Amino acid sequence: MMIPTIPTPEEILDKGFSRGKKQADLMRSQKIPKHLKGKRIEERRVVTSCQVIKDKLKSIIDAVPEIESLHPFYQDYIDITVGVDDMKQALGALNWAYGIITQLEKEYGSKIRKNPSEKATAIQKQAYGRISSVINKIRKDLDFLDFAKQNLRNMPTIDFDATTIVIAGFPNVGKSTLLTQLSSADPQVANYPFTTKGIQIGHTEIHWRSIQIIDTPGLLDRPVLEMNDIEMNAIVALEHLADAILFIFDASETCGFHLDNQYNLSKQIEKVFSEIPMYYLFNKMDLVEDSAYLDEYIDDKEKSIFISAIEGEGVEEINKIIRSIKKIDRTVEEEDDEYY
Ligand SMILES: Nc1nc2c(ncn2[C@@H]2O[C@H](COP(=O)(O)OP(=O)(O)OP(=O)(O)O)[C@@H](O)[C@H]2O)c(=O)[nH]1
Ligand SMILES: [Mg+2]
Repeated sequence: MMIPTIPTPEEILDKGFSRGKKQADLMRSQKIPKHLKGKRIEERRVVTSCQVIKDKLKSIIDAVPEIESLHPFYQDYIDITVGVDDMKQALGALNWAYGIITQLEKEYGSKIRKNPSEKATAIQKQAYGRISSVINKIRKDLDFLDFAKQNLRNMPTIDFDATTIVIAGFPNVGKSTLLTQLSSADPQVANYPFTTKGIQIGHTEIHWRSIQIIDTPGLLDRPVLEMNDIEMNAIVALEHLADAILFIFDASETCGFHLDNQYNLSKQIEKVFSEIPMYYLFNKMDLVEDSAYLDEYIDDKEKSIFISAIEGEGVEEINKIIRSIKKIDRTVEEEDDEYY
């Protein structure tokens, strides 16, 4: 998301007022009847300042895309990352300031014209006071947009036409390791939970079809309502993007989480996203000597595979699954979403 550089109120006012001064100074050498000259100069100063400030506000307003027009995934992503309501409020405040400055421009331009030249400077000062107070009122909104710019800088670029596979599971089970095996992506891998904090995307092509593989932050087996913002990134990717889910178990439990909990999470996801085909990948099998204890966690043998992401064991079979995945048409479903 391209949010332009956001100026501070001081920067906006400086720019406006210095351009106003420049334009006013240019008029001093012009031949204007003495009784009109002071008025003309100050009118030019106020109008120029207002216009420069308005241009600045408008360039920000226009550069930020309308949130409602974005794909539902991006809307949710922005909401989780910075808050859609706060974003709308900040943009609304900039619009408000734009409107008030337009009024002040007219009001003070005409006031200067109607009064004698001796009063022009005093009226101009009054105008500058009001302009400053309007721009200072949107300080927190400018601050917020700057915060949004920083935080949305890494917003993932999604290919909405590609078939999309989402890797999900508990923290530390090997999701990012698997992504490196399935695509050219190079996500961070580490031996602690919640290494992955956002969405990582890898791309690959199978039989000339673009495939997008999304690595998500680890999830715990708790209700969606209790999930934190990092976990919510995984949920929105599942909700809006997944044509299939690769659910990773750490069969060795060296991730620090019991298989019972991992199994619970798999069941929850299965229930919430029942229309999305799901595959169960039991990872870190290189650490497992006897796999008999895994039987109780396997409900669908056809859809369960033993793998070792670190050794590339099982990648062939996963690619075979990926080849068979069909794109889910979400257009209908997402229109429905609006009603609740
Ligand atoms: N022995 C073994 N270790 C693995 C395997 N796959 C991943 N690991 C290790 O498990 C740890 C976690 O791997 P990641 O790929 O970062 O796991 P993740 O699921 O992405 O973790 P989060 O992003 O924190 O949720 C790392 O130390 C990996 O090297 C595997 O097949 N076998
Ligand atoms: Mg990871």
